Amino acid sequence: MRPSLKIALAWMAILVALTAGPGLGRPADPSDPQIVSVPTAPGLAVRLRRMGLDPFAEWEGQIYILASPRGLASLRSAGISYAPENGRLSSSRFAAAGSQGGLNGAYHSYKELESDLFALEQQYPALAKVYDLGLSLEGRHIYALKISANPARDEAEVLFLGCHHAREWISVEVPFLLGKYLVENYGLDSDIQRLIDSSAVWIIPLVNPDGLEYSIQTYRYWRKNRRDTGDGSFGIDLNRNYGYQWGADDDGSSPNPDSEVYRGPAAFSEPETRAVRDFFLGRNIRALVSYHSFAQTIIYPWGYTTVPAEKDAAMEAIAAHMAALIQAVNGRTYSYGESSRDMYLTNGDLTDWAYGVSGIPAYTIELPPADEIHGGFFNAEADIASIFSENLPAMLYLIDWSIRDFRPAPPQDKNDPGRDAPGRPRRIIPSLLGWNPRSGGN
Ligand code: 0X9
Ligand code: ZN
Repeated sequence: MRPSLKIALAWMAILVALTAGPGLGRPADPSDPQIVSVPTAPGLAVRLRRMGLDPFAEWEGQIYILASPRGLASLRSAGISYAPENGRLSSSRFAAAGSQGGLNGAYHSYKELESDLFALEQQYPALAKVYDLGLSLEGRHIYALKISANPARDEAEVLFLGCHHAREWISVEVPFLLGKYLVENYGLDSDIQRLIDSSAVWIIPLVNPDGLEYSIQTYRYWRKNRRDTGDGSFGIDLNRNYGYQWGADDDGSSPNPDSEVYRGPAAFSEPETRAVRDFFLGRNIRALVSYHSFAQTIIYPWGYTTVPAEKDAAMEAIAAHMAALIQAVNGRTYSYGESSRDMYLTNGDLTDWAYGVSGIPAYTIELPPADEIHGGFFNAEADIASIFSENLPAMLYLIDWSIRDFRPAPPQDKNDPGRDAPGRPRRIIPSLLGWNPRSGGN
């Protein structure tokens, strides 16, 4: 899909969802952003961006902006008249989403996830361990689930993450369900047993627990974390806060705290991104997928530039294979390509950082639906299982890919020259930060 069309449709989803209102919790805070539109004019989008605003879509002669009260004030003082768009469209489409059982229905809240992760550990102690990677800003744990049959051995490690963005609830479920599937099927399926006998699968299903809780309890459309930026606005976009080409320009992220893509005051300013960073640097991860929604696409670095990455062809080949495996399950098509060209520019996202510092294939998978017409961020509870099952073969393929040609590291002696030997794409840093004392060491 053309990026402009994708953005337009995504933006229409925002219009409709805001029209639906917070719906699932109490009324939105007056400081939450509002949708307004201004008539398109040459150069206006660039001008708006320079004013720190987010002109996310141009559609039928209008530019749509998600603006905080301060953003609206700067529009007024620049003499740009705008029309409110909240409430313009019917909200009936999302009535069903609002009436799901409980606030979050079948989707995990932070507490539900915590209890389900520890339940897996308890039920499958030989295969599953929960680790605590650190605390979020509001003091919630950022958990990693490790699935391995040989925890004492050096194994190929693969990482699946979810929920950098609070409103993308399906992105918690897909990696969590992978962990559940692996432990439940280890004893039943010789393919799963082979994979888990030779790998360590790491799952961090909820990178942004504070944001998720805010999205469930208060404002369904919340995206960022809950940092009080001190100037009346809240939140840093965690997927703009990683330290590779952080803040390279103001197109791929914003310096403006009001913005939905605010990158924060410095790279890794946020405890959530630091937790992922320190975890990653303490491991020897060979491939990763960061789940988001929505778009049905598999994208890989670079995000900060349209210049192809050195390993573009290799990353594309893996992405093509994953897309084919996904399509074979339910027939849903996932496009694939370099992030910046397939979607839009970003700087400071996880995958650019992971690839930039370690050279591993690092994917963002934007889960279904493909567009707003099919529900945008509001996947029906009934679709969770099919979205997971269509992604499962691609996840298993990536695990399999990671164990091919893997050679265990020689003993971890700091003077051992073997640690950077071929087959060991990056060094091992033995110190593991912040492990949960409940679960012991590695
Ligand atoms: O903007 C993001 O962080 C991701 N999309 S989302 O709609 N889930 O917010 C995409 C990040 C991948 N990078 C690029 N597209 N460059
Ligand atoms: Zn996202």
